[in-house]
Amino acid sequence: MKTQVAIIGGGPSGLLLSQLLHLQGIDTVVLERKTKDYVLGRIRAGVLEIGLVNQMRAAGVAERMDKEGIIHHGTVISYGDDQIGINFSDHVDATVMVYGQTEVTRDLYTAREAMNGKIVFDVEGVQINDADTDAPYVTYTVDGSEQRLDCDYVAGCDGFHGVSRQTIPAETRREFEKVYPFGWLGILSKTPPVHDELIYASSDIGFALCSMRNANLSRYYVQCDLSDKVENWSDAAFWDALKRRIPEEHADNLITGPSIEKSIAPLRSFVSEPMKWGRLFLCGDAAHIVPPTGAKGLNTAASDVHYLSQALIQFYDNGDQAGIDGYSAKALARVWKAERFSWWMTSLLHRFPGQSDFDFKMQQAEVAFLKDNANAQAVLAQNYVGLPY
Ligand code: RFL
Ligand code: PHB
Repeated sequence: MKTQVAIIGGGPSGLLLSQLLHLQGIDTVVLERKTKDYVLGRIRAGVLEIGLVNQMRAAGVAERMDKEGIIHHGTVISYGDDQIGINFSDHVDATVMVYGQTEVTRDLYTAREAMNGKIVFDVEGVQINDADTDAPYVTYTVDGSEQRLDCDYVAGCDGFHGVSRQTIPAETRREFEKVYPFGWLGILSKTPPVHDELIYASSDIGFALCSMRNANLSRYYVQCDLSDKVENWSDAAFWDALKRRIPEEHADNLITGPSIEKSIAPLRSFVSEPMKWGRLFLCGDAAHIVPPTGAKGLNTAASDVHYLSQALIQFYDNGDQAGIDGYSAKALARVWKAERFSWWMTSLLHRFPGQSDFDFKMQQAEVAFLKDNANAQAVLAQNYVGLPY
């Protein structure tokens, strides 16, 4: 088989890239190692920056998002019973949209399939070959048969555990990592959200987040130990932990119900440089991970897709390589700012094991400063709604 751009990974990055390129007449093949149902069974991000919302519109896949997505004009940071309302419009001319990553991915699959986009599921043993030459190709196995895909370029959109990043020789790659000593235990429940805005809550016993998917579907998280197991958290224990971490006013109004999904995610900051090697580009979680505090994971993947799709469109349009050559530096400049914001919000709002009294006072002072200082709130608002592309 032959294509212009071979895309490894059928998550949101790979699908959005495939759709945007297709609309400009650029041929792609997406190779995904799981089934579609498996990919759509993953519950992940929930908050879309305007940059991603606009890309969904440009990709012609925004109809359901624009109908069902919920525009948010602000968010709440709480520390004990103290609440700081961050009203985005006081500081920036932008909002965010609450619409789950699962739905973004579903809409992209629907569009790709309607346009006969080539997506191969259940691929095994993907290997990227000769990416440092002018004739790269990808080999893989599907249904027990070995396949070869020749291409001009390879887009590595295969997430943190994919093969693309490992294809870049170790001596060329530089990795930066911070692993946090806690995780997030998340549940999805068919209950109305406790508040119409998201609440990022810091308390003496740890962090909690109240989020949502729609008027009758809530997503909640509590900080947990890295050694915790989902099986050891009953729904009752989860609701109890959540209530004790959010302001009393909201705890009193919280409607609980059975969880329909429950999972634990570790928290990590990670960046791999460069994001381009020869004719291989890295995109999204394949190149970088953020802790979920601040909702930057999916949105940073989307800004990579923006830069990469523009670069490839420019090249196929008139042979101009400038975007391709500049992709890594351009993407990384924005990635590092999202890394900083996610790290800052994580550091501010979580209880760290062995945290000293001094460190605790620093968190309190930072929250007090944020509460009283419009400039500090503006910095938060600017980063939360998303830095410009
Ligand atoms: P994805 O979504 O991981 O998709 C990568 C796809 O590549 C496939 N794949 C391969 N395919 C072929 N061959 C291989 N060798 C392959 N290896 C992997 C995978 O099956 C998968 O389908 O990466 P992408 O597209 O870059 O999208 C990034 C986002 O998914 C990610 O940034 C966010 O979901 C991060 N994230 C969260 N972000 C938030 O903003 N808020 C959240 O609440 C939130 N929760 C999460 C998350 C990430 C998690 N992971 C990765 C463990 C919760 C979890 C559990
Ligand atoms: C979510 O709804 O899953 C969500 C929202 C905001 C975050 C992280 C996760 O910062």
